[in-house]
Amino acid sequence: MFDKVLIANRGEIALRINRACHEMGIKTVAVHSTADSHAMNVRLADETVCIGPPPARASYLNIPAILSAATITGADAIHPGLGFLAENADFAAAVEEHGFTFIGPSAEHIRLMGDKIRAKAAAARLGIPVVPGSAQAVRDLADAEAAARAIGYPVLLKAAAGGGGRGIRPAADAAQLARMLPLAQAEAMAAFGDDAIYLERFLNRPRHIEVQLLGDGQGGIIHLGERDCSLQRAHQKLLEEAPSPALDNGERERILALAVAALQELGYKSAGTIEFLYEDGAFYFIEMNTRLQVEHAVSEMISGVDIVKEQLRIANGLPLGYAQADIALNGHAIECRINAESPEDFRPCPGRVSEYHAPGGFGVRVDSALYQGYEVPSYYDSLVAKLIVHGRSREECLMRLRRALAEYVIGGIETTIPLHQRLVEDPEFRRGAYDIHWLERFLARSG
Ligand code: MV4
Repeated sequence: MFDKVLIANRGEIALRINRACHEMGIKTVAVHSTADSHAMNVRLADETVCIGPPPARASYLNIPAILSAATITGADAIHPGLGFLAENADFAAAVEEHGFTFIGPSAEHIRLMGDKIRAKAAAARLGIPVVPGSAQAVRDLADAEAAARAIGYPVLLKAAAGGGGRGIRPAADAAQLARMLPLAQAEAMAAFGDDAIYLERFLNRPRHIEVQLLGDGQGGIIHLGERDCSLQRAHQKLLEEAPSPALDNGERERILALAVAALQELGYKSAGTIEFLYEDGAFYFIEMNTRLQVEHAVSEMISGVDIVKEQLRIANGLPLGYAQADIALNGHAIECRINAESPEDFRPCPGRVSEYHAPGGFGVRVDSALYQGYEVPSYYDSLVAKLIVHGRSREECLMRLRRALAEYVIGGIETTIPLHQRLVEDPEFRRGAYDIHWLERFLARSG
């Protein structure tokens, strides 16, 4: 196994990876910006290297600084965490070229899935249903109009280099398409340096369901069930659960088997997620994420598999420690994302944590780098804690979630805890009756 791993990230996910390394007897290197000198993941790492000033461009995205830190500390491997450089194929390739192991998929698979048009074509070729749409980027307005007529309005314009909600625009008819196409192309060029746009049929009220997968690059692929991630606002997930309350076992087995077969064919290595929209009993592939995700913990809670430990084993050349038959998916798990934000208008609320008490007890997990006296910096994502609860049933899980939220004390800053408390009391949420637009309506009526 690796002797030393450098963790190229910050906050709760850096701490999560630090924990897995230490449980495997691996020493850790925390790299950090000057804003994060006092962070808990930095305190708990075996070695630390300051890699630059607070802006991510100058530190957590600074590839030469990270590779230099790996060289001077003698690290064997680099875990990118999530966000930042986790889906940067050039970074993955550079890590390997410098003689370190990249703890993640191959640079080729990252590149393939980063191009949403190629990813969709690959998914279709691998037997996964995709949203009806243009098979390629549209060349000009005439091409886009022809594609939209074939698909049927309304359509969505999506950037090939986008993903996660960035660079998406709807068009209800040909007039809107004519107005939107140049805007979408200019926006995609400005944001991603690539103006390729493709079209898809606009699904009205889907749910967002994603399958958690692990591959060892040696023929072994397992799934850890699906997650329902439909509760989002402005493309920021608020709460995730596993299994999805929308699926029966037949539908579940069908999509899980398709996802496993596809990644087997691809020869995929490391953790990955296939994202689907689900509407009227049908699944439609939208994207594949080639990284560990924030919400991986709900899949860990129902499967008992430590996804980060498996990533470390796989990157070290070991086969998966599990066959599918070894994994029993048990009970129900829910994750609440706790952000340092106003629960009313979601404005960021950085500052000093004056009081801190995390919930505990049976079936409760808190992944957070917070502590009393910590100063939440203003430079980064506002996620400061994940509260994950597990129960034998969804009902038990909801009761436990209500109990754990009531125990959680985070003083001195505003957080989204009060919003989660309102959510767990809502009858529609408790019934599992929600789609990707439900949270916006809930906020409008309960705010
Ligand atoms: C869609 C869609 C409806 N129809 N594609 C937004 C994030 C990106 N990953 C895909 N997204 C969507 N793609 C078609 N053909 C609606 C969304 C969408 C969405 C998807 C998942 C979760 C929340 C969402 C919120 C708004 C729109």
